Amino acid sequence: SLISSDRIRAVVGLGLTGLSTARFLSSKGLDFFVVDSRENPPGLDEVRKICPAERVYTGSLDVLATLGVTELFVSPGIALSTPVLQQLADNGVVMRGDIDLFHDYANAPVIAITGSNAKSTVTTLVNELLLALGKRSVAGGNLAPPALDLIAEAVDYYVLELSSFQLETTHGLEADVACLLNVSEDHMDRYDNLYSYQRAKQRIYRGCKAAVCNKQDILTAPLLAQNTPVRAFTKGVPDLKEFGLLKDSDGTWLCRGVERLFNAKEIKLKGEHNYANVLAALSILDVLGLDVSDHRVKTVLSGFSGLAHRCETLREIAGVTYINDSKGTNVGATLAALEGLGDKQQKNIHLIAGGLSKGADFTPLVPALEKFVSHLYVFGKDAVRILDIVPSQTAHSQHPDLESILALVKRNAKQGDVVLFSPSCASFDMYKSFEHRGEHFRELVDQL
Ligand code: UMA
Ligand code: ADP
Repeated sequence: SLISSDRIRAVVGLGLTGLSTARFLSSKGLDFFVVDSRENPPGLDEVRKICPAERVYTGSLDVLATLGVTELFVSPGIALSTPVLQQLADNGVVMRGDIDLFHDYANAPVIAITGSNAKSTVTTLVNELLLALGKRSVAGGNLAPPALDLIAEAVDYYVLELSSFQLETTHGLEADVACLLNVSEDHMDRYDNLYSYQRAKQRIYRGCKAAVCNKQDILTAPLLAQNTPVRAFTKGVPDLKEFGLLKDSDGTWLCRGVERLFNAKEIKLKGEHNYANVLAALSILDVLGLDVSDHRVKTVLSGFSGLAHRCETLREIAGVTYINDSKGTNVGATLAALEGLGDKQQKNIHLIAGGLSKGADFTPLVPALEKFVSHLYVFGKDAVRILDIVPSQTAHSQHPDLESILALVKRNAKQGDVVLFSPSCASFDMYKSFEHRGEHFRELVDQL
């Protein structure tokens, strides 16, 4: 269903997504308006080169009600509940997104990956595995570059990381493999509750040809026709055809059913949450009919050290290991880091957290704080919301900034301890992005 020329379209938002959508429509010779609520949105100069000035509106979205539009391409950063969008939707205007347009034009199989956490890690790993297997694969989506920038003539696979915001405006994805990794609370400033957020995530499965889900997370279970192939992965012992972990005297094995594929020692990523990520990637290859026991798969797994800012080991200083998990922007990510890296016997983690909570409930952290954390250091706008839930026996302190935290960490941490920077919060109260925040942490650790 290629887009017809009798619609009156507007691109809503001029960030990375809006700009890529405008470029794409323009390359197809289609007319469109562009609207952004900001006076000076990031893509303004560039869009002026491809769109006549009288079709570009900035400063408010309300003008949309006066343009006679019939179809909108709404950027993920804009809530569909924005009043003018709601009003237009009620009047029959179609709300689409860049991924919908991508679907109309993609000319190779699509692997779509979502989840509250681990999307970028699994997307990147799947892409690396496909490349190693000699496939022409490209990756993008929520993990930039935007999906429409990937569309090319000679591609064997598209690997897309999709956010719940992107999925809300996606109507027909029909992915060749759709994967929902996990669902835990995030973006509660945009959703009424966990279930409306889950509903957005579940849209990844619409019309898919095969699915991959997490056996230990019921919220990821797909409702699909019986004959749709599904692979499940688990951190537990797998059933036949599932991917999971087996433990014996040789340590932990990554398995397909009873078949031992790799020993965890052969895999560079560390922590059980990361083994789950590898199992998810293997499940995707398997359901595509690719051979997971190919020696090139092992080569990739023994070399892939993960992405920066995701449980990234920075340095060891006097026996203390410093880990940057600045991408830990929700409770689920910090829980995974604590459970993946923590040691109940040692209880040796110094956890640094805080920032913008996005309306999160921090109570699920309590058992892990009790089990693994010797001292909790909090900072940022919603620091007190974390302090509200700290168990009384966990030592804790509140700080104005990371500098002050590291000064105290340096005095407190002893040989064998782990300093984990996993904020459980977004960064925008004090930083431009999670990368900016992680770089700051890295600089401070470098100075120790
Ligand atoms: N904005 C306005 N007015 C507008 C349009 C946008 O104020 O008219 C604001 C939004 O509220 C938001 C910011 O501008 O704060 C950016 O919004 P956008 O939709 O223009 O964002 P893009 O630059 O297009 O980037 C988006 C994704 N951003 C969001 O979903 C907020 C990027 O994911 C993604 O890489 C990019 O598309 C390419 O596909 C970022 C992200 O934070 C990394 N994603 C969230 C996450 O991972 O948790 C979902
Ligand atoms: P996303 O793209 O979904 O944000 P990333 O791969 O960037 O995912 O990782 C985001 C955060 O989630 C990081 O803090 C990372 O350590 C954590 N994480 C990685 N794997 C898992 C997992 N299997 N479950 C929960 N959290 C995870």
